[in-house]
This record gives sequence, structure tokens and C-alpha cells, in this order.
Amino acid sequence: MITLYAFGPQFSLPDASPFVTKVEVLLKMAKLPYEIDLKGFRKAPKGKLPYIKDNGELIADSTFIRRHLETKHKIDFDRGLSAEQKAIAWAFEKLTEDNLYWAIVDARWLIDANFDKGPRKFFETIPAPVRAFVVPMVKRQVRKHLHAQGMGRHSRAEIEELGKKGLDAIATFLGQKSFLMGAEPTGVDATIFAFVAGALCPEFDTPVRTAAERHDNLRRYVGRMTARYYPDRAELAGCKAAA
Ligand SMILES: N[C@@H](CCC(=O)N[C@@H](CS)C(=O)NCC(=O)O)C(=O)O
Repeated sequence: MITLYAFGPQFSLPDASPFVTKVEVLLKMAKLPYEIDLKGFRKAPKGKLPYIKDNGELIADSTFIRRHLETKHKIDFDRGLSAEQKAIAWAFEKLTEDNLYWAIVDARWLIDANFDKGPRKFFETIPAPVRAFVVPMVKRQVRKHLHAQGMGRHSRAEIEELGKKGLDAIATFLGQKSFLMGAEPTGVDATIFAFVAGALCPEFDTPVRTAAERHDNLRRYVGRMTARYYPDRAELAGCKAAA
């Protein structure tokens, strides 16, 4: 049995982290049995979630978890794709994880109204006096990460422009296809679904969400993926109805 270390469902999403959702969808695609453990963050090998434990072996980072599932469990997430299609899928995955993700982080953590509705809830279990110290400290860390990554050096308008560009590119490439690479889901859909659902998350008022909502095909796509991988989560990103 594989253990997936996760944050847990939040904001009507399967997990607060799109990277965790990506791995959960990969596990569902692979039809491998897994359990979720919400207590692993402090022991995370790379200081981040997700990571998995598979037969005693720890594997951190969603990309390396995917590689592990491919090599150890012989799962071919890209069955039927040409080398060119795989290259396109990789480029879209990294656009989403390394660029769009940071626009989502900026909107959730640094727009106060969103922070109050969202990430602030992560700290609710901490005793109030400690919380008063921890919350600003973690917010400062997130700001630093955004700056170090580069996204945090842009104005809010520029960040939103980049987020919109990423979503427009995904929507344009998806077009009228059912899944990103064609009629059936492939590995890249685990990523695109997780991040587009995160962008569409109805709990946050952000231009990234507005940009995603303008694309009817993205909403339908999230609905389709939800129906397939989270059939019991009708509320997911408010999108199922649009499937
Ligand atoms: N490259 C990693 C990124 C994972 C990641 O950024 N996880 C975030 C949550 S979305 C995290 O654990 N952040 C905690 C921290 O930075 O302290 C992957 O693909 O798994």
C-alpha cells in the first residue's frame, strides 16, 4: 500500500496543494491502492508536500513520484502519445507548475481578503498566542519564496497578466478535446486538472479565477476530470455541473 502525505481537502478542492492533487490523480489513473496521511509535513524529505512512502521507500516531489510509479509499477501515463506530444505535455506541465502556480500562490497568500478566507485556516489549530507570531512569519516566508522564484518581483497587474496568459494557452490548446492530449486522459491531465481546479476555486476572488472562468472549455474539462476521478465530490470547484 502506498501512503500519500497530503495537507487534506480544503476550499472545496481535493487538497489545499495542487501538487498533492496531481499525485492523487496519478495514483487513481494508475489504479494503485493508496492511503492518505495528513501528518507527514514535518518529516517531508524536501520540506514540501507531496511525498509518498512505497514499501518503506520515501519519494518526494510530484515529478519524481510520477517517475517512480512509471518505473517501479510499470505505469505508462502517456500511453499512445508520440514523442512530440510528450514534449508538448511536459512543456504544459512545467508552465503550470513553475509559472501559473506562483500566480495562484500570490493571489491566495498576498491578497489579504483571500488569505483570510483561505490559508489563514491552516493555522486555526495553533494556540492563539503562538498563532499571532506564526501567521506573519509564514506569510513573510511565502513572500520571500515568491521573490526568490521571480514572480514576486512583478507588480500584481503583471502577475495577473502572466496567470491569464498561462490559462489562455491551456484553454487554446485544449480546444474542444476532452482531455489535454486527446480523447483519453494522460499523465499531464493530472497536473492541468489540479491547477486549473485551483485557479477556478470559487472561494477566492482573483483575476486568475476570472481568467479561468472565461474559458467554458476549462470549466467543462474540470467537470469531466472531476466526474472521472472524484465522482463523489460534486462541489469540486463548482464545475461538475458544467461537465
Ligand atoms: N516541486 C514540488 C512542489 C511541491 C510544493 O510546492 N508544495 C507546497 C504546497 S503547494 C509545499 O509543500 N509548501 C510548503 C513550504 O514551502 O513550506 C512538487 O512537484 O511536488
